[in-house]
Amino acid sequence: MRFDVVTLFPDFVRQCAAVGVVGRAQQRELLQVETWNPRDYATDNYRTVDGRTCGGGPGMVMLIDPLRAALKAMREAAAEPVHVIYLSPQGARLTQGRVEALAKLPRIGLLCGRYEGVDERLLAHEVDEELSIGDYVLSGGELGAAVIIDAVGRLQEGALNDAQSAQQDSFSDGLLDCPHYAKPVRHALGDVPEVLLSGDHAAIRRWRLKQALGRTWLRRPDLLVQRALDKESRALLEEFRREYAQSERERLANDAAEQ
Ligand code: 4GX
Repeated sequence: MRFDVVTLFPDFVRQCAAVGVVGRAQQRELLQVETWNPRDYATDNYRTVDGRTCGGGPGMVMLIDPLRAALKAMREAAAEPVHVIYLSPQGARLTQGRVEALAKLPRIGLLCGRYEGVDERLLAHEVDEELSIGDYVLSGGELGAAVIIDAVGRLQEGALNDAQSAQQDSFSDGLLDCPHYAKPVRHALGDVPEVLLSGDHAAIRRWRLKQALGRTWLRRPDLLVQRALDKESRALLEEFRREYAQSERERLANDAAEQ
């Protein structure tokens, strides 16, 4: 798959995509990242890409024409239609479900705004989808674009090895991930849970599922509301809650005894 990023900071986006799993996917030609700088498409001597906000007030808006010319060049360099995404806090929240759907597209354009944003008329005519990476304000869309390239890029066939398999990701089944441990088994900071050393693969699978369910219940209950649990999961979550309630009672009793 190919990403085409329209940005005033092409080096930054390229460097974000050059490391780790996604950098390797580019080397293996599973993934291509190209950049288009609107400044290269400005026609005046100053290479102007921004203008004063109509209606007054502080701040600048990215001009239609340099962006439109950059997008035109980008689309003309494509055999297939390009699905163009604009990154902004006004967009729909990016989720793993959306990431998985985007991973099936052959070509994605990412439009990165700076200043107060992009002229609304350009967005209306050129953008297929507006996405937000979270409820906070960045100084530009580039980090959002890098997030999409990373999350989508790592799902390309062959990008992950077996050990990194996306099947085991948190969210791949709508739950948070279970805890992970490595040797040493005994350590001053604590011991590895006994079941993980038992070699009983069925018991280990159940323990991991129970931890994933329990942590999701504790930390992101909103994720459980959206999801119907099967019979085994309901039983494991019930077990987790009982154990959790018991450990809370013990903790409170200990605190009281120390008073
Ligand atoms: N998830 N930003 C876009 C420019 C802007 C300003 C005002 C529209 C209106 C962001 C996010 C994000 C900062 C990118 C503002 N666009 N992008 N930029 N949150 O905060 O994706």
